[in-house]
Amino acid sequence: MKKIVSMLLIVGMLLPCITLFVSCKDSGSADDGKMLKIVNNGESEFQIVRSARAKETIKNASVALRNAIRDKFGVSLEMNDDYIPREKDDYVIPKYEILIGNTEREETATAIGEGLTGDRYVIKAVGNKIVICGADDKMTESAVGYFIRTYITSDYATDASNLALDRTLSEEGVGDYLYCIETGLTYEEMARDVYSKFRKRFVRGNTIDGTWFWDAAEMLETFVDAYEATKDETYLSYVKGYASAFEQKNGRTWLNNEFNDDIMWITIAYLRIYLLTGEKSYYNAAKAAFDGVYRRAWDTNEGGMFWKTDNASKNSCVNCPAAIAACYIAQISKDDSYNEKAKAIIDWVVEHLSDQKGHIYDSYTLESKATNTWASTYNQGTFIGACTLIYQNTNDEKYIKYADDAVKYTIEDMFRNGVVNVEDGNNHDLHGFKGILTRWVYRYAVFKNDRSILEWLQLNAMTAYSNRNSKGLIWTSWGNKTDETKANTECAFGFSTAVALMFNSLQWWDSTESAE
Ligand code: 7K2
Repeated sequence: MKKIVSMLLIVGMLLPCITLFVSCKDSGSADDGKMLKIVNNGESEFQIVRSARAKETIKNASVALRNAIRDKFGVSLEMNDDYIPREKDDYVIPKYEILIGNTEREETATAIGEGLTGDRYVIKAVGNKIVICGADDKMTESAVGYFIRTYITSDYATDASNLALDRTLSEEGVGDYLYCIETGLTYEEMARDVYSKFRKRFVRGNTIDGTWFWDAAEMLETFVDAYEATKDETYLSYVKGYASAFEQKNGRTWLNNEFNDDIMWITIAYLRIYLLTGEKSYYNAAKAAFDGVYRRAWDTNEGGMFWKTDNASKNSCVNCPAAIAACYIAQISKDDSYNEKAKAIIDWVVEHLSDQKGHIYDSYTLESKATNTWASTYNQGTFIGACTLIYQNTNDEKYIKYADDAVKYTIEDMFRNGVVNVEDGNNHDLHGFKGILTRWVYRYAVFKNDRSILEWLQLNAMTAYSNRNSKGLIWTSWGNKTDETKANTECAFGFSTAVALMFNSLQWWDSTESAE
């Protein structure tokens, strides 16, 4: 008995020493008073902690931070949430943490002080914690990206097994939408990469094999997107080269094509080139094409434009693009009658080819009096584009409301705020549809200064980019990994949609301007 008691006594005396020993080692390793050692001789006592209620954005940012540290220093930090099990009296909050976003740790509150507004974020050392927190989840994500670039992937750390941050670390900054945290690249870098891989595979000289007319016109628009977004002169030379190759094949007057929609696509492309370059010849060709098609295709009795010269059906794919073209011509020529044409076209579409709540129907066939109510990405896109332009040109509120409804229907109802992963299958036309959607949704977002729409486009861009194959090619199903052999059997058009997407998801404002 006596023996046991003395044994217990010895253990009892030893215990505090052991604890002391452990805590001494603790403070000696992760912290030497001045520095917080995130990685210490290839090991880490830090955990990455986020709110128990954190959404995807914060979770992804936490994972990106863990991966970046792991890739550079070879140590994988533990991930946790901020939940404190109050029923466990002996629960101790971990000593060393990197706190991501709004957590319930007191250090987060200390770091953000009065709170954060607008695009602001803070990166601060508070006690034994590093706090990375933005005014909202997106700004936290942006701050984590900045943290990764500044302290992890840069040469900030002088060796690959130690990362120490000063306890006085205290940074405040303005977040942005320039970087993709999942890929570690800017969206522009991703766009340029996708475009160059696309060109490498599909463009020979200035032409693309296996294309005819409207697909070629739409790829021209995609190349215009690239130039418009970057103002890169090389990209302008691609636009001009491709346009002249198009003309060599199809001429500069296009009315011999029985498809009125086809002519509208090339007309829009040319009007956009004129708007970017001021080169009159593009405008002249486009204006003549629009006028010629309008004259033959607008139904002066019932309204609406016919899809083909057989006047058998009226389709959204000619009407909405025609309204876009009319708006551009009105802007360029200052001839208001083109705004009136655009309005009349859209009024007709709303009445006859929509549910009047943002769902745009495909077409109406005169003989059978049948309406095809299928909603497609390209028709949603051009309807949104036309309505936005009419509002820009005329200030008529009705049209921006139409655009609002169509954007909402498209993003929320058609795609549940997720990735556009439709229009695959065996139809060459369909493969190229969804780039058109991103083009006009993007222009709507720019006009409305709506960042939530940019976030949706960037979700698509990030997903598509992550699904590129080993050649850097992205097939039209952005939500699926691109098959390695897809480009052997499928034409360029279906690969071009991702190029459009990438250039239509770039931040359009200068974040340094919002610094004040
Ligand atoms: O039926 C139309 C349209 O309403 C529908 O949305 C799509 C679906 O098909 C046509 S439009 C596509 C045509 C464009 N002009 C050239 C033709 O070869 C092509 O079928 O795909």
